[in-house]
Amino acid sequence: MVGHRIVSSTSYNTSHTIAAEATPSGRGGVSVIRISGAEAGGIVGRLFDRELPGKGEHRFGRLLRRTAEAENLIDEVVISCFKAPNSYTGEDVYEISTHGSPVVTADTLSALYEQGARPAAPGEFTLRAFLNGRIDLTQAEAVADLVNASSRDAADQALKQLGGGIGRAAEKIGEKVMKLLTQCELELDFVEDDVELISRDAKIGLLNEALSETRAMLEGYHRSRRLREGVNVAITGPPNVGKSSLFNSMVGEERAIVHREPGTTRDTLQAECVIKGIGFQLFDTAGIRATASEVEDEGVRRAYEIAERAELVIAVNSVDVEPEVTVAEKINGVVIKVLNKIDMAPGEATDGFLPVSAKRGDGLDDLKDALYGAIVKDDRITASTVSRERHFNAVSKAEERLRSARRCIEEDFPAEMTAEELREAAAAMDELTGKRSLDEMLEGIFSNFCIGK
Ligand SMILES: Nc1nc2c(ncn2[C@@H]2O[C@H](COP(=O)(O)OP(=O)(O)OP(=O)(O)O)[C@@H](O)[C@H]2O)c(=O)[nH]1
Ligand SMILES: [Mg+2]
Repeated sequence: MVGHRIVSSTSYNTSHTIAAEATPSGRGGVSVIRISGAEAGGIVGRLFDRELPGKGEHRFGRLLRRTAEAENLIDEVVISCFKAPNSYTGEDVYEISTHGSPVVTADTLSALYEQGARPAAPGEFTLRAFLNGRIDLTQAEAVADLVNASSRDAADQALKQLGGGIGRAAEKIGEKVMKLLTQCELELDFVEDDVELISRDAKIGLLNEALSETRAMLEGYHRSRRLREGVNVAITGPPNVGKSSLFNSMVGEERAIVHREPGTTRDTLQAECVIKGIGFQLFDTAGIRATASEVEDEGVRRAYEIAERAELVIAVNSVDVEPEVTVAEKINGVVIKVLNKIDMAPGEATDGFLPVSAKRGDGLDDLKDALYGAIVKDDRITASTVSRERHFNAVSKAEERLRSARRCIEEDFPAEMTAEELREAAAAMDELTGKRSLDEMLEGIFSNFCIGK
């Protein structure tokens, strides 16, 4: 992939050699410490008691901390070598595999720092991969998504994006836009001769193709984003309607205390329920009522707070409880109304409510379908499907400009106007892949990484 025209970010100095633990900190079989930069070989070489491995090789040996007085063994290690430009970052990279001991990794890192490396900032290895043109911005984001994925579907989605599908789709659109732009320039230069190298219909045809490609990128966005982000769902309602019972049956575990006494739940409980690959974070809350108990009152206050912040609210009622307050009416956002304990009154009219029995499991699949349906409007995910709001905005902007360009051509507006729309469309696609990134945008993305990535 080609290098990016990009201003390097101020707080990430790429002339330094950086080091960090790439594996999670703590005890384990092995820990891997990654070091990247022009000085990597020199720094590691001064600590290793053998010759460094060559490109693509690894070598076993002793890592030593040398001072004027003594030579102390840090650990017996394996060092792997990845030479620029064919490494993760595009720079010289060495990976030191030590025993998975926090003491050893701390000593290894401080020895590396003594020799001239500096601690890597979060995401800095991936940032360098991006700056050196190894990956585009959407692939860098996919690295973070893969690391953070909490379901197989979410990991698959990140892997698709890591494969560069979004970048390739953007490039295809970009080529069409450039072809049209060149045409506009020619027309501007030869305006008197009235040249037309590409017919009007052919131009519209190209724009239609580009537009169906942007459409394809946007389709599936809702599901894709949800796979990454998950959805918060509050379970609310009056006391004793079976909120905790419902929470337990959705989660498939006896997490919350269930009791016939009203006012059982006070603290908020949270657990995940995966529906078609998407992680729904369910919150069980205190039953809402006016109460003399200060503790229960605090629970009620929190229940409202959770319901207000959640994207979805399951408002539970039951056939045997006459509610004091109708919770659903007090909440903005998407509310799914459920009537529980339907086993106690089979055939009860349930207008507007989804009938369920938390106890017997009736209606739970319908409730899951309703949750999924309320959030996901499109199922189709392909390698070019965008997964973040940032992507969605950029591609939508490009789409809008392409439509305007098509209108300009259809209505025979001057070529300058078409060209302007096309340039804006190209800029939006460049923003997507990071060809023209801004410092803040970079930092926004990379500072959310964990160190060592
Ligand atoms: N028959 C029947 N009983 C149920 C059902 N769901 C819950 N119950 C009973 O209703 C009572 C209250 O259940 P909980 O799940 O504790 O209700 P809650 O809404 O969490 O109550 P609070 O935490 O006090 O607000 C318990 O005795 C449950 O066994 C159901 O589907 N059918
Ligand atoms: Mg409860």
